[in-house]
Amino acid sequence: MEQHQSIHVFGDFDCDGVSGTAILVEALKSTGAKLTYSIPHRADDGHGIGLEAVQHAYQAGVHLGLSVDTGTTCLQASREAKRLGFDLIITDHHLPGKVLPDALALLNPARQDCGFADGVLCGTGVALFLLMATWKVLADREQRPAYDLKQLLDRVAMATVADVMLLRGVNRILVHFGLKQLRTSPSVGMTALLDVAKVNRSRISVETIAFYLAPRINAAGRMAHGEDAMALLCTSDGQQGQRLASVLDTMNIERRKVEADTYKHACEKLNIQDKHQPLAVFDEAWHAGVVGLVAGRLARQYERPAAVGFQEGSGLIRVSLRGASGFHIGDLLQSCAEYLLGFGGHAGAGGGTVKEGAWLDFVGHFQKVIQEQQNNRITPTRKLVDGVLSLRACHHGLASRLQRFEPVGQGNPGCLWVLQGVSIVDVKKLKSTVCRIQLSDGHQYLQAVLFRGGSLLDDLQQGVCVSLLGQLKLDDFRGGDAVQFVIEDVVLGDS
Ligand SMILES: [Mn+2]
Repeated sequence: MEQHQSIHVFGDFDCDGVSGTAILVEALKSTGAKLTYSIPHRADDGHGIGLEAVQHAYQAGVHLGLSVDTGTTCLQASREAKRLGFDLIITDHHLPGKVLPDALALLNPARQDCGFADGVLCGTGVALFLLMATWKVLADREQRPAYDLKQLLDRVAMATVADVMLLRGVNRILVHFGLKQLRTSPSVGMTALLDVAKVNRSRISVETIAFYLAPRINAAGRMAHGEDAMALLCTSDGQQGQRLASVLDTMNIERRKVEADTYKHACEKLNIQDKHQPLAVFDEAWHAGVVGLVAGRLARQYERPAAVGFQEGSGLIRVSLRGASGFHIGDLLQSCAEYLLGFGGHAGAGGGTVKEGAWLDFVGHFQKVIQEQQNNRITPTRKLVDGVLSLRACHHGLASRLQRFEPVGQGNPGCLWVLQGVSIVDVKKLKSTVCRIQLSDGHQYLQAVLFRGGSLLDDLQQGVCVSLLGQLKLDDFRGGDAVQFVIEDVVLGDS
């Protein structure tokens, strides 16, 4: 920055990757730095710092590159950068392989020799810490930029939740303040995104990000190009923000439809009734942007790993894998290496390209490894509920004490309570998937709410006696001392 060198940011197309690119570009630009960036295309380029992207940047006269959410395993690109005399600063959070890239710097809390106190950051979180360190160096030289990095926290929180990072330690702090910013003073792009998703500002939570914001950002990389999402996340123009947000919204509607159709088609192609059937399937017509989502749905539904692929024009099959508790996708791919041209992954997810003509061998081996993992699997003991509450105990004092555990989510689950044998006094449907329910035990009354109800809606009829599983929350929407029970599951009767 002191030498006024141009900087090229190498991003990624998922929510963490585009958010990280956006915060680097927005903050560094504010200091007058000359910046360009590139986001790879999911199907054409895939993840990682592309060799061509390095060459393009170099030919354009840029000699310094900064990656975000990617780069740790990009050995080829780092070699090329070195050869050209292009300085590469890698910021990432993915697990390193046996060999580290030869770069000017590799900033990654997953490095074994990394001294960072808390290894839970997502890629955007790592980028934020690089910016904070840069701001500190500049402050020490009495050149602290006027730009306040706190403005970036709405996007840092979104990326952290979208990447399903543990909400512990530093992440919990980042998400707490990021949610606060989303409620009170979101950036121009996030404001447009909240508006298009019709989010109630007073109710912004981890779920808002997971179900409303991140899917719309991810839709760009899935259905078209991540650049549309990137442009939204660092715009300062309200009208452009609205236009881009509605483009993403349309893409997300399309994504939902394509995903649902593909899931249905995948279930038809698999002999799903057969309990031992491998959950591995591909089709020429399937879309690169949804195969991972479909694999995730299959894995959740049948509680074992699933592989869903599409056939490229060249005849090669690209598969996305998703895991289930007790299985390890990274290890699974490693054991299937002889049938794959390239692959990568971690415990929960991964992907690779199957060698020509090797699909059946791959599936056979895939199934064998799953069997082995299943036999050796240590099923994690999961506490189902934290306790049983009477309606009298569901008061403001308890709900506000529970609120101190927020933000809750991955690695920091909210307290789950049981309300035993309560009657449903009243049911009001608010939207197609939301309903508000009045509960009573004959003495006390309590408001409950059911989001994304699905089949549970059928069980919740007026006059019925039920036992409910859910969380006790303050109802900021109604204000004052109001509390509500957020229903997660229903058992008919009082047992
Ligand atoms: Mn990431």
